[in-house]
Amino acid sequence: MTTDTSNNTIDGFQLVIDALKLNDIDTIFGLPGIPITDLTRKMQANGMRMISFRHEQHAGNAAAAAGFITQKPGICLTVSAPGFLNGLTALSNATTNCFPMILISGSSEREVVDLQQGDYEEMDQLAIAKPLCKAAFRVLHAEDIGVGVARAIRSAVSGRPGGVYLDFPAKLFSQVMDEMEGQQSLIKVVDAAPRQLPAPESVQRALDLLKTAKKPLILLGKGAAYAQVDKDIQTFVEQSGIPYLPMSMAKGLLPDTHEQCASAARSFVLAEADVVVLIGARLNWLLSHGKGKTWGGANAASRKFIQIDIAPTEMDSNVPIAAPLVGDIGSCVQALSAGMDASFAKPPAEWITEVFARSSKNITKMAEKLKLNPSPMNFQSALNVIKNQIEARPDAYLVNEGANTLDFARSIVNMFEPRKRLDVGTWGIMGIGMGFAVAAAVVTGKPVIAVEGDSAFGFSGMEVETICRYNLPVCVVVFNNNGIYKGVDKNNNGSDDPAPTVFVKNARYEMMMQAFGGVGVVANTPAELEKALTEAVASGRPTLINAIIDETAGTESGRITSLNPTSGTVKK
Ligand code: ADP
Ligand code: TPW
Ligand code: MG
Repeated sequence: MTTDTSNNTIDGFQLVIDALKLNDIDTIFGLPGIPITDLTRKMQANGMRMISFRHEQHAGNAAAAAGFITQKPGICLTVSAPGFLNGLTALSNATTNCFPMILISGSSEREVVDLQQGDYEEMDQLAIAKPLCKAAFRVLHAEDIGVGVARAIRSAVSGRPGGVYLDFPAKLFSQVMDEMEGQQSLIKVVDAAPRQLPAPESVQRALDLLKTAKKPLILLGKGAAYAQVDKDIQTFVEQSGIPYLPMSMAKGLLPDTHEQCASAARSFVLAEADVVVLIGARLNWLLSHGKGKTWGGANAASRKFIQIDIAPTEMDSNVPIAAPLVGDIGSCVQALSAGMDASFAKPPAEWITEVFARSSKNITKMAEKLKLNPSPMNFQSALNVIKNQIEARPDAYLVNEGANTLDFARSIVNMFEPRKRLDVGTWGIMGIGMGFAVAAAVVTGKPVIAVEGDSAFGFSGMEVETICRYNLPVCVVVFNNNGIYKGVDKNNNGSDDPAPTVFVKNARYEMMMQAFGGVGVVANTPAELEKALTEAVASGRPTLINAIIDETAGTESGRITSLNPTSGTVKK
């Protein structure tokens, strides 16, 4: 092969940077150290935003959330072995949630690792990452950096999105090659996530089934939110007139106050529906696997599912799918809308009336609880303040984790815009809080309100320093009930040790933010919480509000108490 050569050379550092920039990747979440310290400096010097964290797990969570919000793979950059392992939890969580991210880790030299000779931070990272992510690649030669980055990007965002691991051994960064050849080796990925059209006969099968429905229901999942086809989904929902339920992170895809939203009648519609259209939502534990008591009711035996998903193997994973619609959500939903001709009737009025009656009754009941002003605050009275703030600032992001803090917030706080709610996702994982909050603030510049159980906050609390360092518009509200689920458990063995679920009483979480120059406030009442939250959102200053919640108010595991194993045959 003859190539024009210049006298200039380019090294591995610069090729990595140029490969990412060529693909419009401009923000990196990471933590420096051997062998990537200079890479972080050079990235910053090359105009990339380098957000440096205190622990890699949170950098990884930030990358995952950035991927969900933007559809571009979020990048997390770590050192070898321990840094890599710290990032791996986030990579695995991203894959589980179908969020596109790339974990890039430096690694030690192959020769030493493969002979297990004990290098500095030695670990066979590629082998360890493989079963925990969608794809994993290693680049050994500078001229392959372009291919490695392109494959990582395409793997992360095409088909079902997920996490990708990219291994860069230390020696790669100092390799040099001819500059022009180097530039020519880089790849700009074209059409990274191509549309995938559903087969016409699959569309017809789904429409034929939908026409038979007496009690149809649409379920919107976070895949539908991720797809960024908000208008198409709105058109399909409104044109069909079918009640819909948003899964947690699909809240706001249509405003939660939409007249077809059946959230407040959730148990009723799941039990009663006869034809269910799943759009970017899996029938996993979050939907009781599509069977059992939740899905009981008169139509249990005859209920039929239509499922829209880009992953063909998702079909029949829990119950039979009568009409699988494999393709990208935009194309599938457009095809359904186009096929709903004049012969397509709206759902029977009795069904709509009944769903609406149930919803309004439950909304009225909830409104009464929200009005109460107990002292100390309970979850409802504190969350009413958050609810009002999101109503006033629907553009703000809501990050949410905890048990009771999560479950109550999900049902009380209405969302009005797509992709604004970021939470514990498919695993129900604690620790996403500060990483997700940093990502939302960094990639959008919008205000972020992170509603955190006191336990949940502890998993990523040190990142308040990161929030202060980058001066991000994040307001953390810690729902402080002195423990996991509640603060009142007692040690049952007579020693001085506290019970496993309780924390130091009256902890001063607000001082953690003050320690780094941010605003810290204690809120004992809804009025105090409202004042502090409104100021925080208006000013954009890093703020932590320590919201004191009745330590007796929560329940074990929030709404999923029943998933706790029982001892022997004894039922709880
Ligand atoms: P939820 O937890 O909200 O119910 P899940 O994470 O279980 O949502 O489901 C998301 C689903 O969406 C996954 O099965 C994934 O394959 C699918 N998905 C993601 N993006 C797209 C897309 N653009 N088109 C079609 N399906 C998608
Ligand atoms: C990585 C188990 C689920 S919820 C929770 C834990 C530890 C904390 C609940 O207490 P919190 O909320 O946040 O104070 P509240 O309002 O009920 O008091 N480790 C990981 N993930 C999970 N899910 C757990 C442990 C868990
Ligand atoms: Mg708690």
